[in-house]
Amino acid sequence: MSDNKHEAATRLPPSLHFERRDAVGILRLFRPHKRNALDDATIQGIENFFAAIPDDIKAMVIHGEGEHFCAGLDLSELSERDIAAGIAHSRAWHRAFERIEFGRVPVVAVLHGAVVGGGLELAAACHIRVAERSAYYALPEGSRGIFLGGGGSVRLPRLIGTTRVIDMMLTGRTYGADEGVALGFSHYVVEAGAGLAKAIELAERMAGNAPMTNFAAMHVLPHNAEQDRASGLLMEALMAAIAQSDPEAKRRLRDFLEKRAPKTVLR
Ligand code: 1HE
Repeated sequence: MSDNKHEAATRLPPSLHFERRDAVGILRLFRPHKRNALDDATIQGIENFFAAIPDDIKAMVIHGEGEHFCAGLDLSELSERDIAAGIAHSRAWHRAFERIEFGRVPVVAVLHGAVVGGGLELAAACHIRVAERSAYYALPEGSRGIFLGGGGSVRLPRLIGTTRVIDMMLTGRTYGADEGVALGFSHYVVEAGAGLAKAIELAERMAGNAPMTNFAAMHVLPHNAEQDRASGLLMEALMAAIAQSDPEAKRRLRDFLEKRAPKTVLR
């Protein structure tokens, strides 16, 4: 990556903080006085950041400062928008979250407190979600007279099923962390305060994978879930052949055969 792009990635609005732990980057929502509500500057900052992640970062963690992961859309910016501006706003969220979901590196979200509205849409765009026991999920859009706009109507039904999302929207139903992991909102539940460490551990593991494997998991699996069986199988065969011909894969296979690699055991 050029120095200019790297500059753009690190020049963030005050509502976002970036720090490194070796090959793992941590992007922190940093507006705790507004419960990390997502204003336009933050969404633009997320898009810019994920468009130009520094080359030495191999996996990312997204974390929220304060008592809550994210209170969703900054409602104070909503009132004056007309239809055209509303569409442009939603499309800006789509761009930012697509950068996360279909970017270069896998992303782990650490969820605690409110994970609501656009905060839940942001979490859904990440590849892995670790919830602390305080996390709860809601779609207040229903009671605010608005609709999802950050890709949630597409991503959330794929996580928990369309009828559950309809229930959340229409009745204001909330789910806690334990229900959330059973339904598919999160992959892991940990005790209060343990989410960031767990997310970094997972991110370090992913950062150690062959980049081609991470690419295949992040880009081919969601694609195959949405296309017909024959196209999916063909895509799988192509991706498998590409991945295994990578010198990194060859080295790892040799390591296993020559007994230098760890075995696959229950952990
Ligand atoms: C906000 C926002 C916000 C807090 N936009 N300012 N999201 C919602 O409908 C959720 C709205 N927020 C809440 O229900 C509560 O704030 C929380 C349950 C998340 C946290 O409660 P609490 O008691 O810790 O904080 P608070 O006192 O309600 O809020 C602290 C401040 O943050 C306060 O501002 P202040 O200037 O009076 O101190 C709040 O106004 C402010 N704040 N949440 C703006 N969301 C792409 S479409 C996506 C559509 C949606 O996301 S709709 C869901 C919006």
